[in-house]
Amino acid sequence: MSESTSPIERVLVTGGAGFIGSHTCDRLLGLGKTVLAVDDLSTGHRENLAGALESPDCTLVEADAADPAAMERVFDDFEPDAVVHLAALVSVPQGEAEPGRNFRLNVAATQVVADAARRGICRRIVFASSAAVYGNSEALPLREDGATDPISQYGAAKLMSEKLLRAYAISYGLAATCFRFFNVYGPRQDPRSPYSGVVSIFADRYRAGQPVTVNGDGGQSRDFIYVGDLARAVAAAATDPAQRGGVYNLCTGRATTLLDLIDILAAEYPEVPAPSFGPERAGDIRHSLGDPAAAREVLAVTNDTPFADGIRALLASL
Ligand code: NAD
Ligand code: UD2
Repeated sequence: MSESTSPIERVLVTGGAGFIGSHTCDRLLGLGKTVLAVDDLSTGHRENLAGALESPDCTLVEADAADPAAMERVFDDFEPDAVVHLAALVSVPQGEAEPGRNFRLNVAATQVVADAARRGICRRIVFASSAAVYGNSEALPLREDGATDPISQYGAAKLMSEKLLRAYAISYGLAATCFRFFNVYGPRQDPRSPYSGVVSIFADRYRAGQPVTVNGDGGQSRDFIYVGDLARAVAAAATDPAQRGGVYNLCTGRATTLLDLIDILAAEYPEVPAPSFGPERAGDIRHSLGDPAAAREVLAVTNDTPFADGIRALLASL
């Protein structure tokens, strides 16, 4: 059977016990795939996979994705047809504080995983890149063929990983898909870290009856994508043999301000006191918006969950 039509049945997911990883595992199981989640549980939680692990087709292995020997063992034992590489140092501020650790987890681990793949039968890798590769570009909406100019250790590492995977694709025939995730939100996103996304922080506070603090006037906007939509796209790239790789934004093309978010939450919890407004966060960008056209065309998936519906699904999960 030619490579382009070989069925993809076994998928390894690094960072599988995390926020996005656990939804990806759920989606892959829903497609009838056999899934191995690999996670060191540094920011992920076994409970995120509680539903998935009820299936005989899902297993969780605790291992370090940046450890070559550990990854070779995992690939040898499981023999995946595809790997989704999500394990990372996910916090931008932490990347600034620990550049060596950022490099190990966000660059070296990508090489380790890609190499374990090419040594075995796995010829397909999907990687979680980030809108951070665009830096402060104001050419909105951001397109994949526009300039990349990361301004953080994290963003630079994600761009390096994209380039490494492109070279792995050329040198070894891997199908490598790099997705530039925009602001992802939804159930299982941890609201308790100082680096948590604004949606998880605000949803958690409204539900607890506490007012939120807005950095600035609330007019700043982001391209918020629902995690279920994102996981569908990731799983499609990992399992559709027709997908040959490339670099794609995963976003909605819709700009949502913090005031829009607050309107939705306030309608659900009218008793919660009004927000307070503080100074702008240092280094904040005013608007971030992606162009979703390329991923829509190639993957035939839409990232269409209306923001209010996604927020209600998140609240229902808390
Ligand atoms: P998360 O922290 O929930 O998931 C990361 C997972 O990787 C965790 O389960 C963690 O325990 C695991 N991990 C970390 N280091 C590891 C290692 N050395 N070995 C094995 N496992 C390890 O965060 P998330 O939001 O689900 O992020 C998933 C991916 O998406 C990351 O690559 C992140 O950079 C990227 N991303 C996320 C967003 C977002 O808005 N959440 C935006 C852009 C990119
Ligand atoms: C992401 C990163 C951030 C930084 C930035 C660079 C995350 C969670 N954040 O931030 O670390 O690298 O990209 O562009 O990955 N906000 C409030 N109140 C709060 C929390 C946030 O007003 O309690 C504001 C925040 O100041 C910002 C907006 O909400 O204007 C969105 O913040 P975010 O951290 O969720 O996402 P982003 O894209 O600004």
